[in-house]
Amino acid sequence: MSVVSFSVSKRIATIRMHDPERRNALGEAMLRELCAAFDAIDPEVRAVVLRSGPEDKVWCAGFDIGALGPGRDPLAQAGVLQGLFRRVRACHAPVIGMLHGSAWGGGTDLALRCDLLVGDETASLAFTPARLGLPYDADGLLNAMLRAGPALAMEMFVTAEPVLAARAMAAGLLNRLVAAEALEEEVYGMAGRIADNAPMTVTSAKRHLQALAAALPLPAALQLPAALAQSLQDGRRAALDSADYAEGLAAFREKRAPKFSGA
Ligand code: YXS
Repeated sequence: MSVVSFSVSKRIATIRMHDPERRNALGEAMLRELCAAFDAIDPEVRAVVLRSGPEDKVWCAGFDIGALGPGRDPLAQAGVLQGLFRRVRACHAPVIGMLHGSAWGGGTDLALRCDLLVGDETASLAFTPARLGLPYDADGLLNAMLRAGPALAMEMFVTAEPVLAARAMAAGLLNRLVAAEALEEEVYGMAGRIADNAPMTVTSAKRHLQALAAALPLPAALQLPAALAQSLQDGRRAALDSADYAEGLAAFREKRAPKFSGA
């Protein structure tokens, strides 16, 4: 059963996640089909809308927890999750995340990889690795910090609490916040205006702004000296090998609150 639909109309591509049973979790099929949809975008397309279904309460529940396991790193650079994030970034056309419902973990990371994010009052964004005992990766942490700012990114990762729509808008995580019944018109109106603009200029602006954001004059401390980078990586490895990670996964499977020991 296909979990992603892909269509193009008036030079606007729509990529729709459709696995309500699994809350659009990024399992193998979802990731494979999302990557294939981005690979199918031809040069004629001027804007892309990444969305869920109007009846979905959850935009994307994040990486498939069932595929996680002690010692395995779902965020490894060569991983398929990173492959999806790279496709969103590499797309020549701006990608608009149409956020109806909640995003969790890798689903929030996916939303924050979109060039633009338009949500309604049901939208929320949460980074939940701390609920699973899983250490997030530097690339995802940096992207979240660039989008949310250091203070809100810190809060999201250490509390694992959702940022609700109004606060997401005030923090600049959303470009626009509209009523649920107006979301479709707002998103496709924006996509249409982008599609009517000069495509080479639009692509040049996307590429340039991405490069500038990635090269932001980060505080010296963030130009990580080798020893610091190594110690951070050692910390990730220790967490990936920890009993707490196994406990976080077991708690989710058993639908109970996790009890972390710190080991
Ligand atoms: O129990 P059944 O078989 O009906 O399946 C349930 C859930 O297990 C399943 N499901 C998931 N399966 C795999 N991976 C997921 N991420 C996932 N999320 C949900 O979908 C069925 C319905 O879920 P249920 O009953 O909980 O629905 P709900 O409407 O009450 O609650 C929806 C959520 C999204 C609030 C809840 O399902 C939830 O908290 N899901 C986990 C969200 C999360 O922590 N995602 C992070 C995944 S790990 C990840 O993305 C990164 C690697 S990291 O951890 O680093 O961020």
